[in-house]
Amino acid sequence: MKYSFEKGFLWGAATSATQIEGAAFEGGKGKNIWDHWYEIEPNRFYNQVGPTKASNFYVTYKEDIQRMKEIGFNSYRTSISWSRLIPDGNGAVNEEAVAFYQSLIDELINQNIEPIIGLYHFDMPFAMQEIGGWESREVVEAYSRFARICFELFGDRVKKWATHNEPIVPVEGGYLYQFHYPCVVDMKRAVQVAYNTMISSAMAIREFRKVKVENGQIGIVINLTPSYPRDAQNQDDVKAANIADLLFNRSFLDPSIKGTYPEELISLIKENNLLPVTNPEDYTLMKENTVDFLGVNYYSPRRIKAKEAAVDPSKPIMPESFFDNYDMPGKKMNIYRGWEIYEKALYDIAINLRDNYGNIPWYVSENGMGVQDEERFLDENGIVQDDYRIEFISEHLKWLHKGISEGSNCFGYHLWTFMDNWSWLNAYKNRYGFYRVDLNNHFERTIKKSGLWFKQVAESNELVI
Ligand code: BGP
Repeated sequence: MKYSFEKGFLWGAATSATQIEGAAFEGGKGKNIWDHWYEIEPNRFYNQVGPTKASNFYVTYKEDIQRMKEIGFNSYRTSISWSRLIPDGNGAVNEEAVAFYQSLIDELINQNIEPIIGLYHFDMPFAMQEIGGWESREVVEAYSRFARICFELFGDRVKKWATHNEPIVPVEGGYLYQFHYPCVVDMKRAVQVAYNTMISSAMAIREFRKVKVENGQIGIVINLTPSYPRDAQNQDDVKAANIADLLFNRSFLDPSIKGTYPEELISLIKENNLLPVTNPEDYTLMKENTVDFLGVNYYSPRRIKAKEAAVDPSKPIMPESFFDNYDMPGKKMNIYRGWEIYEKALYDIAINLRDNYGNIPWYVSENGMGVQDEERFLDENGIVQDDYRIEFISEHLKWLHKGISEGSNCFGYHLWTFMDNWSWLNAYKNRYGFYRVDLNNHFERTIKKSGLWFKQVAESNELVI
């Protein structure tokens, strides 16, 4: 079978500054929350590997862009590190960082690779965290200034921007499930952080339009976890799945695209005394500053059932106070990472965006398969034989193709990720790249079988299986 994609379809991969650059204390960069957390609690990080050991892109970006070209990329997403550009988050701009990002962007453009630039990918400057991080309006204002500076500096060449990457993740990690700094468990604070993040996104969009980036488009990257009820005929399961959808997906999708929160979500938050502090002008700000396009990161769905046991009122309220996760028998698994694989969800997302979100232009900004101990798949020539990744991408592309053929407005597919990279607390535990990175040999890059395969797809705009 042959699946063709339209001319100009974006093919590439996503990365983020903190995960690939390294040089965490070089080039005038300020400290961010990851540098700080690693300093005080290195044992939390897998094999005690911290952000100083990200994939050395700060040094090798030119060769890496060459590698992207070699495997057919016509686009590539990374982020600008806020603490590299503005070391204390809200003060002077670091000229070395400006020179680095200018050169990186120029190099991409010279190779005909369209840069898609994200502004926030989990890396709060530490000075900003000290005054409250996303809980603080002062930080929201500082982020908006950072955004404006980026548009002014790079908007002449970067035409696609994203305000945030996966805004739910710092909420979950930092305020609910303890895998990001500040690592607290407090749903009320979590709701405030989620809300302020959306306000900051709207403010960045307002700045973007003020700066008038010629032919520019601004979007947001949201990780969607479609929520499927255990039993679609059981009203309690359906209700529970709807709550999970409201909390994890629609809290970001709706304000970003429609400029308002779903009424059902507002009621749920109100009934549970979780309402955030707001400003009177927020409503208009959000309403007037919605995104031009959406990036969708998709890895796994959620399987949900109605709560089976009564909620213990002495325990702190959590999202799971409203539903139970359901371990569906027979689900397909990525056994190397422990995540469910459900390719059809990408089609469901495509149709949902077509029908419920004004058929907004969107692209798959991340999709990928993490593999622990991937060295076990090295062949005698030192090439990772990652047929499982080729199959993973193919199956997702098939469903995406179906969504597009039914009218969904999808303009690209990016893998997570270009080369194996440092992934927060998981460090290098799960490998995702088209290129292998050898930590024991000066970050040497070697193409994997999937990289060679992807080149064919990207260059021909066709998936053949
Ligand atoms: C995504 C994030 C990435 C990356 C990826 C892999 O959600 O956007 O930044 O971390 O997940 O995660 P892990 O290495 O934990 O499997």
